[in-house]
Amino acid sequence: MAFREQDLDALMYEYPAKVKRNRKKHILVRDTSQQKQEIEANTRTIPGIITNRGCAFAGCKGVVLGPLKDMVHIVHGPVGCGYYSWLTRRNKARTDEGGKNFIEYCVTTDMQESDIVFGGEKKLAQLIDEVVETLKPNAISVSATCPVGLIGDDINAVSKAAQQKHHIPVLSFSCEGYRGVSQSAGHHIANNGLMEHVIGDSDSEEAPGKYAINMLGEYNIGGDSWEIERILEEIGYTLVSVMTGNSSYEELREAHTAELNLVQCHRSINYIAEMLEKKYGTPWLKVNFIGIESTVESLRDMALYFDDPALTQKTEEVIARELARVEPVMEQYKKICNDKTAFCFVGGSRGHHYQKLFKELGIETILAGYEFAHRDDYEGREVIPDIKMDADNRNIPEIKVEKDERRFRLKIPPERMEELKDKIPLSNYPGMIPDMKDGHIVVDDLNHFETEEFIRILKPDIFASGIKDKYVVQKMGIPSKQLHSYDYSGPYAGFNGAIRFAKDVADGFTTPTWNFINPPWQNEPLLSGTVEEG
Ligand code: CFN
Ligand code: HCA
Repeated sequence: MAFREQDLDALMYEYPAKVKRNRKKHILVRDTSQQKQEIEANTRTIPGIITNRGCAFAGCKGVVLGPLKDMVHIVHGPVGCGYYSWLTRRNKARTDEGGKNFIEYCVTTDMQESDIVFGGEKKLAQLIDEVVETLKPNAISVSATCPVGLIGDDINAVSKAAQQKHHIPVLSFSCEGYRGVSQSAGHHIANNGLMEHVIGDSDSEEAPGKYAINMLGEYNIGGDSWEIERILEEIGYTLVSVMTGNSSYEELREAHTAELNLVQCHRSINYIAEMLEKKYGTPWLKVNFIGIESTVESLRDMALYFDDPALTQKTEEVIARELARVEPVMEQYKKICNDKTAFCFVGGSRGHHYQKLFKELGIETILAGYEFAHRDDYEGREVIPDIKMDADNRNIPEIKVEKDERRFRLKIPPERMEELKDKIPLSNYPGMIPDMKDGHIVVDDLNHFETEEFIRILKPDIFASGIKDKYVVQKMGIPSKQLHSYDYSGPYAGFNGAIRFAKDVADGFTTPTWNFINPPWQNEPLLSGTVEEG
């Protein structure tokens, strides 16, 4: 059915007027006749509404710091905060030869009532001593939780003292859950700390190899970055660091030596790419390794950036070989998936990235959104070129140009910089809204009430989201695909990932489970009671 702006009022029948007014600003029906459609985002969730969002602690400790495997990440707070951020995100990490890997540990001060009353600083200092003695990590992080912020424990002072005592970096992060409006605040806190204390904290000036790159905003969920690495290394790139997936404190220190930064998740890390560009002159390129077409486009953009015939040739060879291998396999799954519809609602960038992969299978995304993205993730981002060379001339003068409606950066000879700089409209990331079709819906911070209502009206064939709503949706008889944890499958990135995703989605459609589901409302009334006369 065609959904119209007016239908939103009917959908929100349960909301008080004030809530309705607020929520309507977070939902739009795509209308391509409008040049620009705006959406409200990155604002506080209305209290009482069941949101899928996480908190600043989740964004800092869970998302950005957690994957640094040679560090021990201490949760200063109640045991629950440690426990629920323990391995749930599936950011995989292998132990390097002779390297350290503490990814499977859950280390917390386990604050008790008495610690809340008398303060937990001593307990934290003692825990750091124990960690250094027993685990000997390369560095330690200390993340604050809500109660720690409320009672005012000074984690910075404790960490500083411990660093002096033990002579290893002890980094503290004031990422109390209540800071900001979502996990996005935590990304900033963690990234800023890594920028200040880790990246560039080495004497290396030279990159460790040719075509040296960092992957920013790739977290190796379900092994994604291993699949991307497989492709990039075969082409001839040298991966200096992945920030942060299967990564280490030691690798990240060298990140400043890369020639180019790739940005996979634009939400969690775009500002770090810009900070790195400013500080070290390293240009950055938006990539997307989710979906076959997007992977091919990203590889070609990278080759164009380096502009070296040998690299371009190798890129095309790898693309041709991989396509010949994966396309026939995808064909068999397309037969099952074709003409189906999806809702695609994930945290900050996957709500958009996965639409392309769905499309390759013939699945149309009719509703999409992000839990906590900012307006530019929806509407696109305009960036003014900074054409200055840095002092030691290390960066390549470059400017961003449009080609085939995609926008990216290209090396431009310095003598042509002046001539080109004013001509080019810039956007490093076009945003989700322009990619949606007429009548399709974009929802920011979708909640459980709206989920059920939209499903009732639009009846998608598959619902892509997270653990918090998965089972409610499946009980409605609709297959659900977790795009955070990949339902314990993966990788879903790159060429092999696309095949695995296609298989998992096709299996979801064809499983006989659906024949056995008998939702309660099918045979029983939803409300029951007695009516008294009189
Ligand atoms: S791995 Fe990333 S891709 S980092 Fe971010 S915005 Fe979360 S943990 Mo869940 S799956 Fe999700 Fe993105 Fe970037 Fe993951 S869409 S919500 S904070 N996210
Ligand atoms: C988080 C992490 C999360 C949660 C996933 C989910 C993840 O927000 O703290 O809700 O299913 O990817 O693990 O986004």
